[in-house]
Amino acid sequence: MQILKYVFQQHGDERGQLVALEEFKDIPFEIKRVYYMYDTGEGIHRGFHAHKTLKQILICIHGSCKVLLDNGEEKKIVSLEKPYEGLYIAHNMWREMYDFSPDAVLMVLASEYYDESDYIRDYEEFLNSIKEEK
Ligand code: T46
Repeated sequence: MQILKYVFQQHGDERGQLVALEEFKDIPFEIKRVYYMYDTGEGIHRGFHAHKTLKQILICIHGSCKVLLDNGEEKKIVSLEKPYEGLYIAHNMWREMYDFSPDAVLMVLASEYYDESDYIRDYEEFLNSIKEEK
């Protein structure tokens, strides 16, 4: 499984760092939605789903967390701990987010508006949808 992690350009000077993200330039899709999660309790796991079409980039802009990616055949764990790194997650990829540091802020840039019908929340259904895609 190929992991696609973007390293964004940092505009640093004596005042600190700044990262700018533009759709189709730094981000390979139109950004239709931004959401973020924080105050995630110790031991909490989130996610446990795949998406039918949604593409996203996950950026832990503060603190750290881990993301487990599962394409139905292989699983990989990716650590997010740099505010200038973004993890690309395409459709048909099961994800779980966990090991959030108490100060973690996980920001997500998404290619589509929120649509519950795009979620695959059942693991067996996810495996079937992968088989159908092949
Ligand atoms: C994903 C991972 C990385 C909305 O109303 N609008 C939104 O745009 C989102 C993302 C969520 N919500 C509501 C739906 C639920 O009542 O917020 C609540 C929590 O959402 P959910 O349980 O889906 O959160 P996670 O952390 O399990 O998953 C989220 C995204 O939903 C998902 O697309 O890939 O983060």
